[in-house]
Amino acid sequence: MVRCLWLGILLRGADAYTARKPSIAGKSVYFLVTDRFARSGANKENYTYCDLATSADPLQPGGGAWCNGTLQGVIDQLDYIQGMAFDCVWITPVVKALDYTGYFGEDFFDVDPHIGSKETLKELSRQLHARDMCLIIDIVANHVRQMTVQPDYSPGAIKTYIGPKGINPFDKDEYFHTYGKAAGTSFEAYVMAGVAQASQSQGSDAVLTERVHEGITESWRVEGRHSKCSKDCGPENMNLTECNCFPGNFAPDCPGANEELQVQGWFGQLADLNQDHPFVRQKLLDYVKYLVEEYDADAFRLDTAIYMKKDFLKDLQEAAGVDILGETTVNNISYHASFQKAGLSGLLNFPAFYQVHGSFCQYHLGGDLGNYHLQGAFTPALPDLRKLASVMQFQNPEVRSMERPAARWPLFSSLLERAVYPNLDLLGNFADNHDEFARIGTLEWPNEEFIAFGGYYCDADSYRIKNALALMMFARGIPIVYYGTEQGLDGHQANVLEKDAMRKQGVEDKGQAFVRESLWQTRYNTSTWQYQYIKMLNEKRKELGLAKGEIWVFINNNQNWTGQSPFLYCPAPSEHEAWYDVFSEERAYLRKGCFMADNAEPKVLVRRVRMPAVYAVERISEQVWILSPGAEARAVPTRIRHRTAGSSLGS
Ligand SMILES: [Ca+2]
Repeated sequence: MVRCLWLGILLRGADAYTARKPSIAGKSVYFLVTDRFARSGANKENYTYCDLATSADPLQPGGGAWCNGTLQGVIDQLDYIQGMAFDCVWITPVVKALDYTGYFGEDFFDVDPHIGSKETLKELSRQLHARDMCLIIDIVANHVRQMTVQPDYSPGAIKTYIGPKGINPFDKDEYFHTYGKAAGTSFEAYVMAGVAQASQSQGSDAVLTERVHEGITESWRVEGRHSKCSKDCGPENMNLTECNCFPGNFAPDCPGANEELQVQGWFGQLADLNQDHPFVRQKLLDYVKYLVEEYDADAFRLDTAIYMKKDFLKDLQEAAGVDILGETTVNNISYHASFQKAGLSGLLNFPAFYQVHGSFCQYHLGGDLGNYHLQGAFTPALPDLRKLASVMQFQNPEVRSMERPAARWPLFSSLLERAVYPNLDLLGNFADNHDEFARIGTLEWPNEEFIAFGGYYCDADSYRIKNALALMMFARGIPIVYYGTEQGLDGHQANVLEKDAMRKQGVEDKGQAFVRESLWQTRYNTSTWQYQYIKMLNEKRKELGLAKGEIWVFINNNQNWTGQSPFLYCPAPSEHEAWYDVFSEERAYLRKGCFMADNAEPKVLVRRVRMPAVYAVERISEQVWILSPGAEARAVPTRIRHRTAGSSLGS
């Protein structure tokens, strides 16, 4: 039996900063990669698919892998975005940069000419505000562009040193971290010899791996699942939700973890800024102020947030005066929350994200041991919503589990004492993004010519995708939908098995570019089921936004082949009151403490008397039900089917 009840309440910490603009708490966000979203001008009618231009070398003609999407293209498609009823648009960094992503900045106070001009950015901001929408700009304060260039990313490619010259305003060696540099060694020599890497700051997995191999968790095994997690790690442990070392996990679980290296190490050749240098610190604070004052930015998404010191993040938040959503790629929940406590007003909800794939789909990105460095190792573990429920229970102090009614928290301590996060309404919830492995719509057999191993994410399964989207949209916080979801784009990065096959066949591994594919080839079709479904979710969410009454959200991970059958959820709202499904507007069938849904689509129940329509989302008071299929389906036995090596197996 798998049942989890989530209850959301509003908890607000003291204002973390002096707000200059309204908070984006609870707004819904459409996230796009500017270079891949929409072309304009002479290129506007060019609908040719693009995911990686020929040369990654920024010094070569055509280098930087640009596909020619622009800010003007975004302006031209605002009807398309607003047509799905989003509140905000998050765009990738606008700085002059070495490549299409904008994450390799060269001039912080300019707009890259590939995507437009300062005037175009101002116009985008104006037009969004005219629509009562908001602009979220992606920023990078951790690093600048690389200090070397190379013709391609093959192992033997020859690097050429270019140094910091020409970077505005960080054009001197002294502005960068040089962890481990020997006295007397020049900056150039340090760079060319291979700099200390931030990726080496994580501790060794050996201890956890040993523990996992020694014993499989009783509680998860009892359910007949195959998840291998020791009792000291896995979703049952707030600070080790995966049996794998991530930033924030220190000794004894992850011996060798090095927080100083985490802050000072570089990402490859991307030069790591020293925010303790007075000039660097001041210019970065000036930079965020500039973006708010010059472009009227409403909020920021802050790249690589965990690789900077918290006292700097606090200063950056104060200087910005608008919400910052930090990219906090960790699975340790209290460590994750510590970045909000320390100063950033908002965080991208990575601890929950890491559980989405394994919860909804027949796919665990990190393999059996939650090792995300494997970039998507297939595991036969069945999808299990308890993983996600467990993480969200830790995050939301008022969550109660029907499996464990007393919850895991010490009783009687006050809610505020138990609150891990100062503000849950500024957690950005998402099911996929531009960095991680696979889009939610990824097909089961994406690359038949490469590999015969199956099982990708949600298999383009509409029931699972709808349920995952509904959860993102109705969970406490800021729902973020990645561009292309509405068109069923299905890019995914090559996993370890595919990489091997591709290497043998001489096929180019495009890495993250696989999940940053162009959108224009879809012609911005507004009649796809995904577009219409996202539109409906956003509209219903807004309509319910200020409702004071209870909202029950029922989520499951059924597949299409069982999704059309009636589905029973227990418990449910009282049958002595009139509850309606907000999507169908039909009265819910409630009997004996259970809700009989007519199919496995997500259901959102509200009590009528009909709620008044509202137009601003400040909070969502939700009760979310998660039920794993097969667990409680008394009326209609349902089973999860999973696939291994191309065959369908009942389980
Ligand atoms: Ca750093």
